[in-house]
Amino acid sequence: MAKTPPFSDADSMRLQMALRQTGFQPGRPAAPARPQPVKAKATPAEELLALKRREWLLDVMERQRALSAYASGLLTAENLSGDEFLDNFYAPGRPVLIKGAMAGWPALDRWTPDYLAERIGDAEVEFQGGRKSAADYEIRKDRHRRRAPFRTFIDMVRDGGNDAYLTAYNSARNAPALAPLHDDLGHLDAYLTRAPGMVWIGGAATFTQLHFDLTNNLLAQVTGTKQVILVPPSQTGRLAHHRHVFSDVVDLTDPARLAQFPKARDVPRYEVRLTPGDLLFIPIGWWHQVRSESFSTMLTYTGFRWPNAGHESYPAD
Ligand SMILES: O=C(O)CCC(=O)C(=O)O
Repeated sequence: MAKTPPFSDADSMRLQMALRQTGFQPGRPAAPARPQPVKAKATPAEELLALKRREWLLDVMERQRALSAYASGLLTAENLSGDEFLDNFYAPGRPVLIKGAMAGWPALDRWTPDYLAERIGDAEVEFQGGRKSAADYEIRKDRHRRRAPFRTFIDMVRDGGNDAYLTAYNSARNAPALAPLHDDLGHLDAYLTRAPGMVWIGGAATFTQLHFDLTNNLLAQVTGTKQVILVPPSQTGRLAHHRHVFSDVVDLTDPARLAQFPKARDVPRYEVRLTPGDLLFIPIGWWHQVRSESFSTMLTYTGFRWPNAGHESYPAD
C-alpha cells in the first residue's frame, strides 16, 4: 500500500517560507538568539502602561468567557465526585455551589441558638465586637476582639445586628470551647482532609465586606441563609484594591458606594443564596462579600485534599 506523505509539497514550501522568516536555515543549527538589552528600570509611565495592558488582557479573557453561559455561569452540582471537583472547579479556580453533600449532618437540625447555648454553656469564647462603632471593623480586626461566656454571646446575636459576630478569625482561640460541636458534623471526604473547619455564628444582618482570601475556601452553611456576591479576580482593577485583601468599594449593593466607585458598577458577578446544607467553593483570589439574612451558623474549610498554596508568597505591604 502506498504511504501518504504527511505533508504535500505545497504545505512543505509554506512551512519552509515561514521558518525562513524566523531566520531558520534547514540543516544548520539554529543561531543562538541575540540577547535583548535589558533596561535597568522601567519609568513610571512604562509601569502604568504595563499595568493597563495586564488589565486589558484580563478583561479580554473575561469577555471571552462571557460568550458561553456554561463557561461563565455559576454551576450548581449534586453528587460531585472528588475527581470531578478537582478537574472542573478546584484546579481551574472556578466557584461551584454543591447541594446535598451535607445530608444527614445532625447539625443541620440541631444548631439553633438555644441548642448551641445549652451545648457550649458558659465556656468563654472570642468574637468580633463593637463593629457598629467603626466602619473599618474588618481591616482593623484585632481592635474588635472581645470575650464573653458563649451563652452571653448568643444572647447578643439572637435578635440580629452586625455588632457582634463570631468569625473564622476567632477560630484558633475558640477551638477548645467549641469542640463539643464536632459531634454534630459529618465529613466531606471527597474534597477535604479531616482538618476542622472554622466556625461563624451571628445574627441576621452580619456583613463581611468585599474582599478576597489567600486560600481556596469551602463554605458549609448549617443554619439560616446568607447572600453571597462573588466577583472574578479579573475585575480587580475596577474594585479599588488598595488595602491588603480589601476593596474600598466595601459593598456592591450600596448605591452610595457605587456612585463613589463607578467602575465597580458593572463588574460581572454571581449572586448566591446559601441555604442550610449548601457548600460554596470560593477559589483563592475571588472577591466576595457576605450578608446574613437570619441567625446563621457556617463553617469555612481550607483543608482540601490537594495543595492549597498561595498565601506564603502573597506580596503583603
Ligand atoms: O460568612 C461570612 O460572613 C464571611 C465568609 C467568608 O468571607 C469566608 O469564609 O471567606
